Amino acid sequence: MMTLYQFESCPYCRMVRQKLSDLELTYVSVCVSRDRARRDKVVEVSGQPTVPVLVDGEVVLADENDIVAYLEATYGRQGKTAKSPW
Ligand SMILES: N[C@@H](CCC(=O)N[C@@H](CS)C(=O)NCC(=O)O)C(=O)O
Repeated sequence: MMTLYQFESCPYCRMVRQKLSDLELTYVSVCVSRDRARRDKVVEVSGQPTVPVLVDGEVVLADENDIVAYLEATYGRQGKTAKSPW
């Protein structure tokens, strides 16, 4: 099961939630603090404090554009492609 670290009012997180929804994917949402100093778990899993962070098995992504591209390449209509870096 994928895990998304995020908070509701974050526009970058919304972008990722929208893609997950469009692709009809099931995921666990971990709601984090808006205060970056209180994001110990985010730092633990990704090595940095910004969100969104997506964890999908061994894959850990900490940028919304990378996450959306990953979701599209992995779970989109094309599925995994030879061009996918993941
Ligand atoms: N991934 C984006 C940044 C994403 C971002 O800025 N997220 C905000 C939440 S909306 C965040 O975590 N900012 C750090 C903070 O809250 O201090 C980038 O590298 O430009």
